[in-house]
Amino acid sequence: MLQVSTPSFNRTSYQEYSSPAPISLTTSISLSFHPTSSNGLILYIGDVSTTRDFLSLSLVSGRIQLRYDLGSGVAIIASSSVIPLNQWTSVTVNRVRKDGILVVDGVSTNGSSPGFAGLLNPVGNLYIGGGAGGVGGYQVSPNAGSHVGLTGCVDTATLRVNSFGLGAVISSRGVIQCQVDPCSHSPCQNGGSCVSSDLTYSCVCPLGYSGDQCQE
Ligand SMILES: [Ca+2]
Repeated sequence: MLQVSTPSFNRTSYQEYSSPAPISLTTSISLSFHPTSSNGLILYIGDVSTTRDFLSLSLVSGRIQLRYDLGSGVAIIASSSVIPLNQWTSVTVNRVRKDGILVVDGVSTNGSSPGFAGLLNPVGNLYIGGGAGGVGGYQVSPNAGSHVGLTGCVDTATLRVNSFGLGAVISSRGVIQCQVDPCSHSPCQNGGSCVSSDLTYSCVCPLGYSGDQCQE
C-alpha cells in the first residue's frame, strides 16, 4: 500500500521526467487523463535543441492526436471521435519504427511516418503538460500538435512507457493537486480495491499481488 498523488495541469504548467526506458526503436505508452478543455499538449518526448525527432500526444479540438517525427517527416494519427471532457480517458500508443497505433478507450487508429527514418533518436526528456515555451517553459517542435499545455489531470502513477513507470520529476512548473477523485477511473489492477483520501489514493491488493496499482 503506497500513497500516490495525481497532478493537475493548467495550460502552462508541466512536469519534466528523464526518459524512463530505451524507446528509440519501439515506444509504447499507456496513460489515463481527465481533460477539462478540448485542446492541449498531454505528453511530449523530445528536445528541439538537439534533434527534430519527437513524439507527442495532444488533444486537438477534442480529438487525441499521436504525432511523431523520426527524422524524415511527421506522422499524425488522430482518434476518430471526440472524447468527453471531465471524464477519465485511457490512451495507449504503440510505435514500432515508422508504424504507430493509437488506442483511445478501446478504439484503434493506425498510421505511419513518411520517409526512411525509423528511430526516435536522440531521445529527449519526457514532459507532461506545458509546451507553451516562454519564460520558464520548454520548447516543442512546431509540429507537436498543440502549443498550449493540457488543462486537466494526468494519472502519472499509472503511466507506463515501454512497461516502465515514470521516475523522479526533474523539473516542474505550476502543477497542483488534481481535484478529481483519483479512484474514479479504477486505477487498481487485479482486483485491488481503491481507497481515496485527501485527493491521493492507495490500492489495497489481494493476496499474491503488490505494487502501487497491484500490477506485480
Ligand atoms: Ca531519428
